[in-house]
Amino acid sequence: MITGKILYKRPKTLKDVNMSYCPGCSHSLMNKILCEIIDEFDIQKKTVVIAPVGCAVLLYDYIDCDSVEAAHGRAPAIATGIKRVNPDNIVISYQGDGDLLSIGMAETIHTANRGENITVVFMNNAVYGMTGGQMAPTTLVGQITKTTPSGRNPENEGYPIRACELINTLEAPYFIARCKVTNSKSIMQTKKILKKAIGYQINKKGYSFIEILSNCPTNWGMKPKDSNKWIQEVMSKYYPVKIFRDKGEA
Ligand SMILES: Cc1ncc(C[n+]2csc(CCOP(=O)(O)OP(=O)(O)O)c2C)c(N)n1
Ligand code: SF4
Repeated sequence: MITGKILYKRPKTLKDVNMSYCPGCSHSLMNKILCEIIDEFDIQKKTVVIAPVGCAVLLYDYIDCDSVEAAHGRAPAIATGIKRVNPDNIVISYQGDGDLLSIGMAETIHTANRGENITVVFMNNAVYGMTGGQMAPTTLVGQITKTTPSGRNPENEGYPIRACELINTLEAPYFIARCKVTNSKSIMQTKKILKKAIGYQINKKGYSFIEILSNCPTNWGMKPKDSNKWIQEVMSKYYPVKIFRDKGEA
């Protein structure tokens, strides 16, 4: 297992630019964590990040490595092509819940089912952030969004989809975990898990799916601190934070 050394400084892979994320948004934190891991493994030159359509659409402007912008939901398909053409690239697909579980559901499931040797980072913030807070596949029952003003009603909109649990029904995936980044302890834990996933890819072990319970203070109409509390007290009840599968430890 490659562990990589831990660096306690601004990651060199994180570009020194202003980000377009709202203050307190989990995206900026996860972009930084991803860059730290890339630096710690010293894989900047061979990493390819696939940016989604959503608030992380400009990911390629923030992370200083090769990157591709995917059409909405197609990131795992693009990641598959890049990885198969050049298996020595470290390929990371970074996606929100609208991108990954709505328009991109087919790509998500089939890529996982094929067990492609890529890492998927799934930012679940329970809404479509970029377009103004519409309902996402992961919006909780009763949660008010722009398109569910009276709260999500399962009779009309169905139930929120649990991505890790769904992917855990497939044979091929190597590592499946759900994390959160609501306090320093969980941030460190999330980094450890994502680093393990990328380490598995380096060691050619196969497909990893890492979900991060994320906030969207802007569209949730909450202060960042309150949004993290909501993740702790409400969101993580429906989406339990845990490792679902780790073939490396089995
Ligand atoms: C084919 C297509 N359909 C719809 C859109 C509009 N659109 C842009 S971002 C987005 C949803 C993004 O939500 P999510 O994936 O949850 O990411 P977030 O912004 O919350 O990080 C949608 C529907 C688009 N750009 N392309
Ligand atoms: S709209 Fe939400 S998800 Fe998008 S950057 Fe702002 S807080 Fe983050």
